[in-house]
Amino acid sequence: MKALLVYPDYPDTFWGFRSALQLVDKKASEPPLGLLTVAALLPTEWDLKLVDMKVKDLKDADLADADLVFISAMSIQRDSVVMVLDRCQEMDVTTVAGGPLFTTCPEDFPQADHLVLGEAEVTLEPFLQDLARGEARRVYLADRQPVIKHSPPPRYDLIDIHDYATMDLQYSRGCPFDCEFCDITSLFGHRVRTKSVSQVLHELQNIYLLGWRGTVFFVDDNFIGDMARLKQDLLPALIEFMKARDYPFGLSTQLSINLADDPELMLLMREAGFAGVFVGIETTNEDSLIECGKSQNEGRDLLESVARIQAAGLEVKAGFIIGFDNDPLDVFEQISRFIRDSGIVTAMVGLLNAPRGTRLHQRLGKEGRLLDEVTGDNTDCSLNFEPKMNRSTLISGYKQVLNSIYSAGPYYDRVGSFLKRFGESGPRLPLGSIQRSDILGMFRSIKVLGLQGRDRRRYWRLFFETLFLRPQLFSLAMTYAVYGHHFRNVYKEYL
Ligand code: B12
Ligand code: SF4
Repeated sequence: MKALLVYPDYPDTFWGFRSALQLVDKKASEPPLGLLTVAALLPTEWDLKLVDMKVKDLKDADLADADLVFISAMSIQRDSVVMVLDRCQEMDVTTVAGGPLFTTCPEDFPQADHLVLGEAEVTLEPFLQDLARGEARRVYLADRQPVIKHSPPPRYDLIDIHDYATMDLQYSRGCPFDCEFCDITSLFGHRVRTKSVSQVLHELQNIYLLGWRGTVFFVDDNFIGDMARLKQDLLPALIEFMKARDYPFGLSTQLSINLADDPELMLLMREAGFAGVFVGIETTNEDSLIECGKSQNEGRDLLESVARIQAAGLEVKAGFIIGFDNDPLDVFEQISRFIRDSGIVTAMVGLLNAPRGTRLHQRLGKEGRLLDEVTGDNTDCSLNFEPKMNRSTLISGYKQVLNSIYSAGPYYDRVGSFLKRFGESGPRLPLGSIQRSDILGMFRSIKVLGLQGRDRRRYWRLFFETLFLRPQLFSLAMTYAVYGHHFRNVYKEYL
């Protein structure tokens, strides 16, 4: 059987990092880990090919050559998904769709031949058995969440890892919290399910053997969801693994702010090679935190919590949301100030939206305030519900926030103050050897930002200040310069 695995395209958004990827000669930011996992669950005798449409075009010949096309997607890929499904239908190729977009909105894709929903570790096997008997149904629903200790290692060999800026790996699924706007718990549950230490090390070793050196992102919903196990098992083993190989990777992940309460955990993470963490801060307005059920953020000095994580040597990237019912009119100013004062360089500020499968979607439905589907891009100024604040006030305030954090002046200032603070938190661990793409990125950034850019003075100031005062942070500073270029391009109409 010939199976083609397709990861549809997505538009150029904050997360796409297109302008930054061009400078470092990468084609996509991260690999489609869901599809790589699905590939590992397919019969070993099958002939597999993967097309990530961010990396290469999907050709008619690829489709014509396939007996089955497996498609994985998240909401932002909806338009491309429809095009791929239509092409398959025209060419009479059977499609099997799965992943978060189809699991949350299966009824939106009547063109898909088979919808194999939920986690593939549960639903793929029954589908394959029925298929072998010629009796495959249209829809397969998961009746449980699998123990991921039995999940096979993702088939990284199906991609060229060097096409990507970051390599992804997963340790756990699920999150113990229950934020109203988030569909993670409806997709992956509240119970934190982890892989075994040997599984994680095996996957890391696979990436290592394929020649990857650079950033490895643990895609967990909340990496510290099971702190005890992390401290006892995974982190000590990771430290040993990384030390033995002289820290080939710079690790990063997503987690909740209560990391700041545990100095031992922060120390272990840093020793294991973690360089950065993405934290959902969401809002500085206490009533809005209570409204959305972000209990771990309530009643705490968020600025101080961020500073503690940074002081432990971990860079903080963060997500913010504007548009809660309880947001006051000065929320825009509050959030801009917080981002400036905290020195969070990568701040993803989005407008609140209510995806299907969330408690928020249910509540707004009951209140008669739901309008459309989410677009999947929370920075495109769309809102799929009727907000409490006047809509145009909300959108123009939101644009002001983007302007105040991503215009060249405030952005370079924030990078400068962050690097100063970060430099004081002590020497960083080696973060893998310098790659060809790093060097290429630096030369291209010199050309695009240092010679042609409108803000070249700021660029050169950052360049020389870091080179002479904090040389150990030089490559980080250059990465930020490149990110800034991307953010200014993505938000150019607002700046
Ligand atoms: C890494 C990641 C990203 C990466 C990119 C990933 C990539 N390959 O391009 C980045 C950081 C860029 C990203 C960005 C965004 N992301 Co994202 N992301 C994730 C994250 C954290 C991990 C994805 C992953 O690798 N998971 C591990 C694999 C093993 O799980 P999986 O993909 O779900 O696959 C399993 C099943 O779904 C199923 N399956 C998957 N595909 C298929 C296919 C078939 C045929 C079958 C049978 C089964 C199947 O089997 C797999 C094994 O169990 C998930 C959360 C999560 N826990 O998955 C969110 C998630 C996918 N992202 C999400 C969103 C909303 C976004 C953003 C829009 C964020 C935002 N709010 O702005 C942006 C948009 C991207 C863009 N380019 O503009 C949502 C999607 C919701 C939805 N219903 O579609 C998720 C679920 C998180 C969430 N709830 O907020 N994301
Ligand atoms: S902590 Fe993060 S992953 Fe967990 S429910 Fe809240 S937003 Fe979702």
